[in-house]
Amino acid sequence: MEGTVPDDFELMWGDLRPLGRSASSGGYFRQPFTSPERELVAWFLEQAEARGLRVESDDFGNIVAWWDTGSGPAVLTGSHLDSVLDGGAYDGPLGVVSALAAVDLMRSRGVVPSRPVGVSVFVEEEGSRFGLACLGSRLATGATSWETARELQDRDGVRLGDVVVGGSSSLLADVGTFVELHVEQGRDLVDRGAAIGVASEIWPHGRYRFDFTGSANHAGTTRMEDRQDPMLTYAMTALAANKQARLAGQRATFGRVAVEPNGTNAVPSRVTAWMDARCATDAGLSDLVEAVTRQATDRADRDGTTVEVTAESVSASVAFDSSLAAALAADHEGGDWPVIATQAGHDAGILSAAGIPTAMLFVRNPSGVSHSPAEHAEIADCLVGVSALADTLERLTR
Ligand code: HGY
Ligand code: MN
Ligand code: MN
Ligand code: MN
Repeated sequence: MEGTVPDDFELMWGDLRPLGRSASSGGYFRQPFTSPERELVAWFLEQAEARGLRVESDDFGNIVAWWDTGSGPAVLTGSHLDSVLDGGAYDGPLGVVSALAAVDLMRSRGVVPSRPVGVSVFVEEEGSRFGLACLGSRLATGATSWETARELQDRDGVRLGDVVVGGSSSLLADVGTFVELHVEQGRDLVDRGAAIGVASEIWPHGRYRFDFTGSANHAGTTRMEDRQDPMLTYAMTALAANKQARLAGQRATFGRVAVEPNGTNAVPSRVTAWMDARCATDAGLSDLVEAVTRQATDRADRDGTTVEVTAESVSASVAFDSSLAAALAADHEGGDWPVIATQAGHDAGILSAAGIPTAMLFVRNPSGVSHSPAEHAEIADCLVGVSALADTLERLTR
């Protein structure tokens, strides 16, 4: 690999690794920062300053560190630094660290881009605080309006409108192309023996709130046949969703379950749970949700409970710019990189849906596991990723 990735890549990356597992319960919007993101953002700003990059941010906390060179529509690369609760160290940070290292590598090769290059950090990509994934990039692209977003509340009842001043962004005004490098969140590249992959599409996916309502009662004195137990309806619905998804080759996961009152000797009055559903097609997604909703309602009738389902966020399928993907995948030592679909949502999907030509590069994850501390990428593959990203940025800014 001509040129050298900065020899402090491991040190730089090592700096980040422990911090990468940000609890992210705070999210960037908590002012002042109370979660590890504060260190991550401070780290990023230090790295940007050390490279002489001009830092710009918007009202929402999204940041772009600009390499002001050339003119015309900019090429943006980057990812996010927040994570799911107790997540891994690579989902997000790898794309940000690799973008900084790719700038270093291009400079060590003597490359002078004909267009500005930006390294971006979008906030609240996981939606861990306000419940809407890719919130930062949605606000930066207008995919979600500020009028809507400012009413979102976190678990403490804090409104987004209470912690963000302003409510506008012009960060992406002159962006012509976006490239996001991301750790793979599955096993495709492992199974194919490839260090790098290119994204073809993002599966449609959504988050659905299920409110199961029954009647609180005594856990001991109430006969089984006299109960209206929402926990039972919830449990049978989770089972039905799992079976439905398996049969159709789709994905359905229930999480973030709240039980009221959450006692041990009382039948609960209410169970609230969120279903994360993902399918290869938009029609498949609505079919899955309809089938699970129907089975939940049938079960509720049997249990004497009720269920209400609310679609909280639905992201349609995203097909990335195929010519860009094909160009990125072509002619590498050892043949073309595989072009693979991802079932995970990404800021790249939001920018693509906003009309910005977008591509994603994936780095092999030997564990195949993500949203867990077991998430992993070998440094050797990370360095191949940096080189691939630098090649891509060079190609896009000739
Ligand atoms: O949940 C997702 O698909 C992504 O990791 N935000
Ligand atoms: Mn994630
Ligand atoms: Mn991610
Ligand atoms: Mn009692």
